[in-house]
Amino acid sequence: MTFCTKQALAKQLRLYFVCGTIDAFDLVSTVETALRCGVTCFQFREKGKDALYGDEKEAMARTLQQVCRQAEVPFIINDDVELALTIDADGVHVGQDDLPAEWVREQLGPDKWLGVSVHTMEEVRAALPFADYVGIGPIHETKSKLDAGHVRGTELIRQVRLQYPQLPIVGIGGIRPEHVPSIIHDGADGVAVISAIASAPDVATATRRFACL
Ligand code: 3NM
Repeated sequence: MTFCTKQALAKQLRLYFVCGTIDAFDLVSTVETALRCGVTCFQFREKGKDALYGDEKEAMARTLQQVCRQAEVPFIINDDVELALTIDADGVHVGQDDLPAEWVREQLGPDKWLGVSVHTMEEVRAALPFADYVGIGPIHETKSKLDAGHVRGTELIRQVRLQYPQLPIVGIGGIRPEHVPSIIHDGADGVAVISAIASAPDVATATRRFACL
């Protein structure tokens, strides 16, 4: 997916669903349902001790990519540039402990999306030359990422928005539907969510609660 402006990208980040096999009871059907109910971007984040590897991971990625293509929603892969290039995913997302953003950008070329998780203004500045968007968190307490660090609220989102009015920003970490209005108000273009959608007893209803905000 070659996309156009920062503005268009920011819009596409409005409801960013992030998920891997350990996060959902049935990953493919969870993603299908979430896409049908209003998710605007999807990230395949396959981490943890029972994560898929190799051919199995690639097969799952291809299935999810197809589901995203049908829904015309960008398909982003977490921290696996080789897989993203092999299957021609729409982009890659990396954290600070993952592959360096500069190297990832070199591998991806200019047309694929690169998202970088940041926790300080310094990390934002370092990511800026290479990133299409930044993820800022954890906004609230999260059980989905054990090393997410301390809860930060939206302070960094506010600072980044002031200094970089055009930079697409997504908030992440423990986000429930009732948190969304203040996160957007403080400057984020969207929210990234794992458990509030993936672990919901009713994925469709949970997604719609986010999507209607
Ligand atoms: N990154 P949930 S928090 C993947 O702060 C991830 O950078 C974070 O999952 C960060 O919506 C997080 O279940 C987990 O809290 C988000």
